[in-house]
Amino acid sequence: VHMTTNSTLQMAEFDKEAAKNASTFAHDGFGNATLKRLFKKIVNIGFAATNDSEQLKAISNLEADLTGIYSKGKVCLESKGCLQLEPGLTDIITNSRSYEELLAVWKGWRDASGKLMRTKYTDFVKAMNAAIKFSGFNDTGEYWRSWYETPTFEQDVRTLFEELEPLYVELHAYVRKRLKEKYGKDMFPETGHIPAHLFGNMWAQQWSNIYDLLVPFPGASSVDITAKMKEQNYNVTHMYRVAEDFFMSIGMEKMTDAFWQNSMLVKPTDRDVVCHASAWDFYDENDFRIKQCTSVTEDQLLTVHHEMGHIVYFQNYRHQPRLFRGGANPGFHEGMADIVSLSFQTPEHMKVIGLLDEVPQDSDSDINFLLKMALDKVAFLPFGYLIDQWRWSVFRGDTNSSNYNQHWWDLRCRFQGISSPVKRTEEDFDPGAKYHIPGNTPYIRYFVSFVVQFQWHEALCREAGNTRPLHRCDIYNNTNAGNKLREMLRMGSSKPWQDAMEAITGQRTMSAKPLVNYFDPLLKWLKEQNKEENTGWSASCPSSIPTPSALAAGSANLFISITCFVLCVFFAFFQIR
Ligand code: KAW
Ligand code: ZN
Repeated sequence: VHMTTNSTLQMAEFDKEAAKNASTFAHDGFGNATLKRLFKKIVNIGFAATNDSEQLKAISNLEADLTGIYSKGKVCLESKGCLQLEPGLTDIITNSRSYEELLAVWKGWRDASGKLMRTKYTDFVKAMNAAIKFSGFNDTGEYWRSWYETPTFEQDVRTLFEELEPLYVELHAYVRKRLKEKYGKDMFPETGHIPAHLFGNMWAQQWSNIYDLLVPFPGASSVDITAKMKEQNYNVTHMYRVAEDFFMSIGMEKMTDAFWQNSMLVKPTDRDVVCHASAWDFYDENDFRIKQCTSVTEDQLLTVHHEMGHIVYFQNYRHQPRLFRGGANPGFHEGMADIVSLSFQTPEHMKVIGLLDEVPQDSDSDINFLLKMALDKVAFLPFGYLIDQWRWSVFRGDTNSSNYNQHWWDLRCRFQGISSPVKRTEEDFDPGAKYHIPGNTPYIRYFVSFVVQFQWHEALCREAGNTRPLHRCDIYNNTNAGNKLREMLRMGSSKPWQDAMEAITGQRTMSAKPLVNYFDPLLKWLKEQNKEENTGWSASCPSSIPTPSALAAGSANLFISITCFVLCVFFAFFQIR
């Protein structure tokens, strides 16, 4: 669904009219805090405040063009024909273990998407910044950050990130060690960075798809969920029913009839669509939809739960006035979307739904499980943090079209400790290869989500009377936990997020501690594994990239060694004779 330019303009007219009417009240002095908050939302109309409708038209058209490029992108490979991101390219990135094939897909996708967006994105930034000035913001990033209602927001997320960094650094060092064993250390730059295409994910944002290369204890329990799903003939509808069942088990409502009738759950074959998953509230208290090109994999099963989490939030705040039907802040909506994943993925729960035969009780299996979780939840942190570091810098004007890609890779190298496997220039526009850049969806919400979901998980498990370690807690079937969660959800955005946080956890701040506690046993184990490693990486990107010629040199070395060996054997043979 993309809002047509006409309806964008009409909505802007409506918002302006409403804001004008509301301004005739001295609402700043209202005694009723809720009413005051509602009026503040009526007058806060973002881009619609501009007096130049050409700006709004440009914003709307450019966003449509950019997402159009993203959804039409195709990569043609000699061996496999022409593929789109979902499912074709994603399948290869997930499953291939060939350095060369991964590289072809990684580069191909960036050539087919981001690279074509550069000039349009430059215009897009200009138009948004011009329009948002009418709302009194210096730039679009400042406007986006205002949704968090925290003057120290930038500093707060930095502090959280710094608290979590040591855990990420240990995970990174362990993964690097194992990937060097797999791909050969010649392919890794001296700076300590890991080539970005080896993580089983197009953006190196979550790494659990290469869990098979990294299993700590191969002998202990660990399962291949995708394989199990295929074995049990899972289909798309079943996946949504499994997710619905989880939410209902904690006392949430079932999906509405309109949900099942109107959602787009599989990729249509007759047209290009935006396949990036999303959830939609049509604000009539009944029509809620998911749009997702669902395929039968473990990743997708988690995404199904994620999107349905958004729907459950919609359902719980549907009684609120229209302008309060939103998350307490954007990070809360995403946190709600992911909270179930922490229960759902436990071995205890996998057994309940028949995707695991036996719940292991030994500590080796525990480490296996925690590593798997860390590959999603810890690996993501720097990525979730850096996307909007880049965008805030662009909106602020510190980064412009002459150094878009340079700054992007500076951040990727510095925070994630990964590097591009081929040379990048300002011809490329690698940010555009990630959906949320053309889609113009802010990203810091996911970083916030990954922090707060652990706070909530801890609080809900306490509420549920859980006695197991936090990482083995499953709130399935527990209506006490569900009720607690609902207390927060039903508030929508009618109160500041600190109130919503307090409703669940009893505290009014974000905290990295529950996440750190959750992974504590793994951190100890990782440190032990990394004793002989130089953990970390240099702050800036490697100046030279191990290229195919280095690869050739690698094979040349191998050639020489084999030749020497053969000659030795040959001479030894004659010696003996
Ligand atoms: C992630 C990835 C894998 C597994 C778990 C994960 N949790 C968070 C992520 C990161 C992120 C990503 O893929 O990079 N996840 C998503 O983008 C999921 C899509 C969404 O559900 O967050 C979606 C994004 C979107 C927003 C607006 C238009 C189109 C897409 N958000 C929503 O649909 C949404 C709807 C209403 C309220 C809040 C969010
Ligand atoms: Zn989401």
